[in-house]
Amino acid sequence: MILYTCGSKTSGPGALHPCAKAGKALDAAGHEYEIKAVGGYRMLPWTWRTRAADRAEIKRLSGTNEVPVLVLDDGEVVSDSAEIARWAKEHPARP
Ligand SMILES: N[C@@H](CCC(=O)N[C@@H](CS)C(=O)NCC(=O)O)C(=O)O
Repeated sequence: MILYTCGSKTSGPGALHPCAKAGKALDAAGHEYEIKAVGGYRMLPWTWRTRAADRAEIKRLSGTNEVPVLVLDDGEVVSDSAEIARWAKEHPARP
C-alpha cells in the first residue's frame, strides 16, 4: 500500500499533523507501506506555480488536493487522516 503525504511525511505529533496521524495509525496496526510525498502547499505561495501538477495524482485518486491519501494494494482509496486511522483500526495487519 502507498501512503501519500506532504513533504514532512509522517513526522511530528499525530494530533497536529494529519499525515503523522495516518502513519502512526498504520504503524500501530502493523502495516507496511510505501510513502510518496507530494509538493505544493496552500500556505507556501512559492509552491503555488507547481501545486496543481504536484497534486494531480492524488486529485485523480481521491478527488481532493489534500493528503494523507492511502491507496490499498487492491486499488481502494482511503482519504483523510481520520478515515485512514479508522481503516487501520478496523483492518489490523495481524488479526
Ligand atoms: N482534514 C484533512 C486535512 C489534511 C491536511 O490539511 N493536509 C495538509 C498536509 S498535512 C494538506 O494537504 N494541505 C493542503 C495544502 O497544503 O495544499 C485530514 O485530516 O486529512
